[in-house]
Parts: sequence; C-alpha cells; structure tokens
Amino acid sequence: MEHLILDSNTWLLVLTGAGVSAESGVPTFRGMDGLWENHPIEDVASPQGFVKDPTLVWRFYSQRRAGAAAVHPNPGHDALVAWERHLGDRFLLATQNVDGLHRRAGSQRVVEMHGNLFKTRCSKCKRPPFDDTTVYPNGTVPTCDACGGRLRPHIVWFGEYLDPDDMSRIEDFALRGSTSGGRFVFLAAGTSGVVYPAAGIVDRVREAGGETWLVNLDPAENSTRFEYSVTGKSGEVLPKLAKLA
Ligand code: BJW
Ligand code: ZN
Repeated sequence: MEHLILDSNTWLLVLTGAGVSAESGVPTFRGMDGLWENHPIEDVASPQGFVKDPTLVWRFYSQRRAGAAAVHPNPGHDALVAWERHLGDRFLLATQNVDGLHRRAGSQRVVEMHGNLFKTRCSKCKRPPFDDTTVYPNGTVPTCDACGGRLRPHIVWFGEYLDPDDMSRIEDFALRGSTSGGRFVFLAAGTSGVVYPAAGIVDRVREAGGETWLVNLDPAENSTRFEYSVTGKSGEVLPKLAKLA
C-alpha cells in the first residue's frame, strides 16, 4: 500500500461518507439498497416526503438517533483526529455523515455538510436549530414552541441547498491549500460518490492541481476520478495509510 505523507508542506481536505461509520455499526445508504423499511430514501429524506408523511420521517430519524447514540467512533475516526492534531489549520474534515461520530472521536475542524442528527429546527419560523437528542415515540410530530409549526430534523434533504457557509468553508480551505505553494491533498473515504455537491469536490481539486486519494470498501462510482485508490475498510486502512512527518 502506498503511503500518504503528511508533512509540514501538506494541506489536507478529507471528505467522509457513510462507509466510515459502517464499522461502528451505522448502516450505509446504498447498503440498505437506498431503502428504509421498504421506503425509497428520497421519501424519508426530502421536503416532499416530509409534507406527505411527517410521521414516517420522524420515525426514520428517531430510529437513526437511537442507533447513532448507541454506537462509538472506530479506528478510522481516530486516525483522522491524529492527522488533524499533526496538521492543525492545514487540515479540514468535510463529512456527509450526520451521526456526530467525528466530533465524538475528537475532530474539531469539521464541516457537517448534510446537517446533524442531534439537531432540530422549525420548518416554519426562523428560530435557529437547537440540540435535540429526543427519540420521539412512534406517531409523534413535534411542534415549535415559538410558532406552533412542525419541527423537522436539521438535515440537508434531497433537493435542498447545503448551507452556503459550509460550502464557503470548504471552498476557502481548498483555495488556500492550492495556492499555498505547498502540496494540496484531497482524500475521500467511505463514500459512493453519487450524491452532489460532495461527489464533485474531487473534480474541482484536480482542476486546481491537487493530489486525490480514495479509500473505499469497493471501487466507488467515481474511483476513476482519483489518482490513488485504496480498497479496504476505512477502520483498517486509515490508521495505516499516513506517514506523519
Ligand atoms: C465502506 C465501508 C467501510 C461501506 N470502509 N468504505 C435528481 C433529483 C433530485 C435531486 C438531484 C437529482 N439529480 C441531482 C440531484 C442533486 C442531489 C443528488 O446528488 N442526487 C443524486 C443521487 C443524483 N443532491 C442534492 O439534492 C443536494 N442538494 C442540492 O444539490 O441542492 C441543489 C438542488 C436544489 C434543487 C433541486 C436539485 C438540486 C443535497 C444532498 C443531500 C443528501 N442527503 C442525504 C440524506 C440526508 C442525510 C441523512 O438523513 O443521513 O445524505 S442522501 C444520503 O447520501 C446521505 C449521505 O450523506 C449521502 C451520501 O451517501 P454516502 O455517504 O456516500 O453513503 P453510501 O451508502 O452511498 O456509500 C457508502 C460507501 O462506503 C459505499 O461505496 C461502500 O462500499 C463504502 N463502505 N463500508 C470503507 N467499512
Ligand atoms: Zn417555529
């Protein structure tokens, strides 16, 4: 296996997906064949799905909250913490995962591109998102204390825009890294590379002259778009991949 050298010249942007949490026991999306209890994922993770059946959507997210609260970070998460400690501000972790496991492992420079399972917001008023670990009983749709509107999970659903501040943080980091005069590296781990805009980052990095790495259990949809591709479990590969220099 080739090694990823992380020295004082290196800037590193990491993108993680569901595969990184798989060894902690969190199911991946495409692993469920894109289905949850026989519902296509778009029915439980889209604004249209929420309008049609908010009870179903809250059942899905309550079940996911209970599942994520019961699991623990794995050696893949831990490796990323060690890399961040080594690189400091030359490291950024963009995660598509909403389970909060990166922060629980100790990662600090994290952008949660698709939101957070343990936050809730109002679907009607501008009240800011708030921490919420509640596992709502089946059939419940919680309402807003401020306006009486329906509360919803603080998740970026299909067809919704990602938070522009999150996107700018990633873009600014990539710009600083690729114009630093140093070496800019992008590494994606445990993601099937089908959901945009995350899946497009690799192309932007290549255009900017960055080095690209993929760590995935199977050759992902976009593996040919990466310069280096390592096949294996992230919890086994990541702890051995980097040489901290
Ligand atoms: C391992 C492993 C181990 C396993 N080690 N590896 C047509 C209709 C509607 C929308 C679109 C459309 N065409 C394009 C769009 C845009 C859409 C999109 O990209 N769709 C594609 C599916 C085509 N994107 C969006 O809608 C985004 N918004 C947007 O573009 O706004 C502009 C816009 C506005 C209006 C209209 C259209 C566009 C938002 C995307 C939000 C995604 N949200 C979700 C669900 C909510 C989060 C949640 O509830 O958790 O986020 S979708 C789901 O996929 C989830 C994930 O974060 C995301 C990515 O999945 P990920 O992480 O890659 O997981 P998997 O399961 O796919 O892959 C795991 C991989 O790991 C596999 O390869 C395994 O082999 C591997 N693996 N074990 C290493 N141990
Ligand atoms: Zn409200």
